Amino acid sequence: ALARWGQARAAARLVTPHPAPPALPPGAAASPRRFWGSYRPHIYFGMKTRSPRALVTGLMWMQQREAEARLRHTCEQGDGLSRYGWLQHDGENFGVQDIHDHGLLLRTEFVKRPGGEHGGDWSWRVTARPEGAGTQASLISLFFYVATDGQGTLQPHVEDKTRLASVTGTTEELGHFKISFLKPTAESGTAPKYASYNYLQAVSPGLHRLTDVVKSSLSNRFVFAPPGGARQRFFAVDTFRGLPGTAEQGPRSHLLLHQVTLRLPCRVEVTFESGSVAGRPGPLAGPALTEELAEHVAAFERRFEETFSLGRKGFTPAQQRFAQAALSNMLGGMGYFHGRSIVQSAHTEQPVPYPEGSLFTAVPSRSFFPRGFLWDEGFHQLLLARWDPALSREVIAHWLDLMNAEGWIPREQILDDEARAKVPPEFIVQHSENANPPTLFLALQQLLGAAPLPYLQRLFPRLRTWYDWYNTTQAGPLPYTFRWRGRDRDPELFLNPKTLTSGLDDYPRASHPSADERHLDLRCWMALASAVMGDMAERLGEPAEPYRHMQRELSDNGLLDRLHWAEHLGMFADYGNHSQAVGLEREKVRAAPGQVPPAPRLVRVVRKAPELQFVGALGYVSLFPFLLQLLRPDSPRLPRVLAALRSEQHLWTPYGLRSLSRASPLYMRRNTEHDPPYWRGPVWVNINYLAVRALHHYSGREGPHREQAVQLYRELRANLIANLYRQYAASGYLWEQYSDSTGKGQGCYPFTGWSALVVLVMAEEY
Ligand code: 6A9
Repeated sequence: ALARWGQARAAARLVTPHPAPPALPPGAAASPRRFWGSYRPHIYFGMKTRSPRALVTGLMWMQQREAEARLRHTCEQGDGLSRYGWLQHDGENFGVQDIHDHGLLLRTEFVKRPGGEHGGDWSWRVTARPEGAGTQASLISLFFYVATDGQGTLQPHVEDKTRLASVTGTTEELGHFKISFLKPTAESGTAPKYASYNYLQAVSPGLHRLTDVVKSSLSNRFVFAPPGGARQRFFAVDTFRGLPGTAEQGPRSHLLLHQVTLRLPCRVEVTFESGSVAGRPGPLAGPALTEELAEHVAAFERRFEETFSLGRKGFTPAQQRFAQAALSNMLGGMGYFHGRSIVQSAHTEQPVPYPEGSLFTAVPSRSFFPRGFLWDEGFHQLLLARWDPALSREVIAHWLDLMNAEGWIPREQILDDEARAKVPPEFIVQHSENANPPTLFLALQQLLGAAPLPYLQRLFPRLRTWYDWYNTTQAGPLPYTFRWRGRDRDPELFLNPKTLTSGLDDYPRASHPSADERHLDLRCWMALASAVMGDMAERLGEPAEPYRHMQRELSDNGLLDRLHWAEHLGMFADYGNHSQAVGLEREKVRAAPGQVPPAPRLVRVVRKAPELQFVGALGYVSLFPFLLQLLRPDSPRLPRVLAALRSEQHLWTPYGLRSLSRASPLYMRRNTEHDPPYWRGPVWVNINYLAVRALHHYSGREGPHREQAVQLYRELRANLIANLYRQYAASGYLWEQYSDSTGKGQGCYPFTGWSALVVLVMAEEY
């Protein structure tokens, strides 16, 4: 009975929020400055409020071609757009985005105008023009919508039977508001333009079904018939008849949608006016909007140069635009999510819902991973903290407020139905044994100096629990060692069981997971965490000695040597139960008599029994004592590390450092037949950023390897910048990772998470 009681208590703690007062002060999310924003990164263009049950607005479009009519809404790689993304975005008041969609160029712009008590006004401008040959004057539909998410009311105001001219409404936090869909004009914004209008009023079980609601309402019975012009049939929203199979769910969202159909080129503006703004000088549209946009562009460019000095450093205008786009896409990729993760621990039989929470965060990729990832976020904030430290502080506070009573923060934040709609079921549940690198400490290290004391005070109790959580749950077999929990369970099925928690997924570790493992990267992360905790405690007048003690032990170069230096391999390494002689082979399958044999699987064969030893896998993990600057500048290991880094047989490529040595037996090897190499060769920008930063550090320290560090710093920095710029110019995107043999972007796109750290490399901000 006692055991069962213990079990129940532990299960309860899994879903009990951390008891400290929230790191984010009450009401902060609803503060007017950042209440409205482009916080829907998974759609091409839209805005919402930072509210648990937000009002959302968005754009869909469709090129009305005879052969195919495709509705665009959520960012999908399958749409095959040649490029899209923010050219400029200041993270708060303004953004400009270009979307290139098969012969169509859409420019989407927004401007916010502060005022009143509920986030002020904003305006949109969408300009559409043909691009390339053979697309002149083709017919396009723009769909502007507004939808509620569980609260609020909307009233349509319809003119001439089919034109939704405006929507008025209220929500809890917005009070009264009015959204106006202005009449379209020619591209330059003056001459009115002929258009057909349709509108839709519908309900949806949630925001995740909005595309389906609109698609299911489309009919091509409509005819575009300009006076004296050619007639053309087109698709438009018709009557909404409900979504199949959703009747019993009840509507959570009310949708009002304005469709305008017209010939290219054209321009349409939308204004949002808050009821609490008094004495508005006039609508923020037409010439007034043009003027404010121009002011924002000029201010953005000034601030960008003041922050990153790329002009002063001699980058060309095209390179500067590239860097502006990289930063802008990280800012424009910020989202606000609200809901519950689905979690599980050793003490729960079934996955259970985590407490409800909100997350304001950047995302790795708008198309593929439009949600928060814990260790990605620490890297994101290295860039954002330079642009807007207050914004970064808010993001970090949001993340820490997702901590449970144990000190755990779920690694991947899949909070609402919109997020869940993008994730295969097997990846949804988050396990509370699982960590992820505590990179928020990287960002905090940078923010610490200028952060207001009350902010640090609110963070500290949570950080303390977080830090203790790593020390207790991820402890290694010996004092001052660490071990990632949650490696793949079924080692027979993988060439090398993965360690998703480390963030380096399939990077080779001990072939046979066991409690004897010591993981070098985690140990180095904890050295960093200890140092930042120590600094923070000192600033707050809290006892710092326990953190300083850990910091000393974890950065003691002698102890590091004893635990992780593999002399015969000539590198720092993990330690564990390991066999280097493993391979994947086709399973021999015997068919039952008279039956077709099942398809053979690849299974692992171990040709030499594993034994406790250092793990030979030269690559990013081996570099960690250097990456996190734990090696002393006069360390006798430093020249060995630098040699491996500079060797083309090992890690050096013209495009940056590859993740795993070319000489490593698992270099570019698949893990299973369905699982291609990921962190086994390609160039990843987050680790390259740390490498450039470390080289910069060692270039500035007296020591026998200083000159070499200076040289390597210049080369690696130049290689990274040149390749990312080249790939962006050629493909239109920043990518998740880059091929170590050709430099080509690969994996998902656009990926303006940590790949955008190239801006800091250009700026030499470390
Ligand atoms: C899969 C597929 C529509 C993998 O950038 C986020 C993470 C990193 O934290 C990690 O270090 N990425 C890296 O190894 C992407 C992980 C995506 C997992 C979800 C679902 C969705 O298909």
